[in-house]
Amino acid sequence: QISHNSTDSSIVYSELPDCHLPNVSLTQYLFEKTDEFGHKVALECGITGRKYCYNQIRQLSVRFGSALIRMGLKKGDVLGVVLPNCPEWAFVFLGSTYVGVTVTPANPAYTAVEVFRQFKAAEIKAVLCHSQIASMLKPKLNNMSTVNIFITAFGHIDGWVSLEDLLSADIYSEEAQVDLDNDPLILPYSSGTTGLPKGVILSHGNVVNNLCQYHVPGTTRIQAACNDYQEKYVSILPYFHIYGLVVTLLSGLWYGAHITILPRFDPDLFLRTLASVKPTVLQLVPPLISFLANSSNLDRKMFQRLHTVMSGAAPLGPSIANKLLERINSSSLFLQEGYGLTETSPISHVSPLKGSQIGSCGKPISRTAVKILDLETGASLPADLEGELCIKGPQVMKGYYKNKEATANMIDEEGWLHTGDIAKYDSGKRFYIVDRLKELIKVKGLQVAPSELEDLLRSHPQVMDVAVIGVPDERTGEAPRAYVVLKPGSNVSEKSLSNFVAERAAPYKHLHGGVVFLGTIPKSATGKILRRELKSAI
Ligand code: 4UV
Repeated sequence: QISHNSTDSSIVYSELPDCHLPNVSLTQYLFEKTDEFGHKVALECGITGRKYCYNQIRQLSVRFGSALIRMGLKKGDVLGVVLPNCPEWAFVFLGSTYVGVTVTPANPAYTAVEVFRQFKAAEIKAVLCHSQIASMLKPKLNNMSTVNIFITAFGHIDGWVSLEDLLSADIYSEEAQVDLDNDPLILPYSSGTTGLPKGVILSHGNVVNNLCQYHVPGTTRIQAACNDYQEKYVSILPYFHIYGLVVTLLSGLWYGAHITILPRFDPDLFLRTLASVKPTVLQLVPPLISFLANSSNLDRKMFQRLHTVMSGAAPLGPSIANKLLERINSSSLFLQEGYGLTETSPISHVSPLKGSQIGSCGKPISRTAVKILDLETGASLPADLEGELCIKGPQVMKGYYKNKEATANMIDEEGWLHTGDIAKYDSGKRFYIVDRLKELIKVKGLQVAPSELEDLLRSHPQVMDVAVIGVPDERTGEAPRAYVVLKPGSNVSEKSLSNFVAERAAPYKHLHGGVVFLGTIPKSATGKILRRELKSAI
């Protein structure tokens, strides 16, 4: 176990006190709190105004979980969820975890093929999706004989059970006895340092521990609800991604926040919601910070209660950070950066409350140890030198689902997770992410795996070889660009290759960084694409 009392000069330990690790399931950890907050509003739909109070959370979650068991699911089975953010997301997720069913969440913007790929790999036994995508998914799911429970939300469809019916049926199952260290709570997909997306096994213990680490006093300015105070969140980050799920939804529920939920980013709706809610806390990604910093429709009243804007999931450029601070111009606002990965449940670093530095992703949170390894020698480096960031702590994933090789490539024998990010720390032990060693592309804070787009483009009849990298993009942070070698005699256009991808991949994966034709793709002697060569030529 990592302790802030540990000493080893080549390792940076958290400066925060060691949190208590409670050895309880996620639902035990959260329901104890949600019961306490009683009649306070917990979750509100930012479009319809549909609201749920804290004292409904346990009941509705237990109903949902119990319904899964009654329909034949067992502890250890996997439920595939494709649902835009909505209050009911919480009941689906907490209800499943209550009965030991693992959720694998997919992006509702995915094509049917993309959803099917994830659900097949995760070996789901049941699916829950929005009624509008049910008919698109059904033909694909019919190819998976293991799936025999189909649940749809927000609309009735023949042959599907409705989520609304499940939440109103008063049935009860006992909580599952879970092995906190080993039983998977959630199976999000991440490409890690290389290759195609893989299922990240996060146990109950991983997520509960990460929440406890994040909730150590002195880590954030967020306060637990009491008689005369309640944090107000406008929740815009998607719950299928670990940042929105853990940092906004689960942590927000633990703090008793009033969480107003938006299902998608729509500029007018977002600004209108900020004006009506006047949030105290916002968790955002850099493109949303940039949107706010550049928006001409900001009203100072929107921000009059705002004490924290959290930024994470991609690098926050100092110029955008300063621009936002200038626009909001409030001495009580703290722009706090967070850093982590799906593979670390996700939080490993946040800016310290005192002595934070714009451009730094912060310091290790409680019980987290970090080191920077020289890219060539693997030696642990002192302050100011750049190398690969490695993390150790109770939030580090169990491993990738049925992929021992990828797990061993990421977590070494001593339990250090090699992030694939290049970083350094300063004399104040603040960390800076300076580059990415891994091939991952981040578009609006979401992962795009180059291998996935390369596989797709390679399936085009006129493409001989291809490499995809991320190029800087003002609006989205990065955008995928394809370098393509055509087969001799081919005359396909850039536009037509872009369309080929656009017809087969979710919108954020489209080739907004362009298509460039090359004679050959630069490769190493072992056939690995030399992405750095392509990047340095941008
Ligand atoms: O796996 P993933 O998609 O995970 C995330 C996690 C975001 C978090 C985590 C903890 C927080 O407190 C928070 O505010 C946000 O996005 O992608 C992991 C990769 O995203 C990049 C980095 O390359 C990771 O390996 N990344 C995440 N946070 C930052 C970042 C950051 N602050 N600065 C630069 N890159």
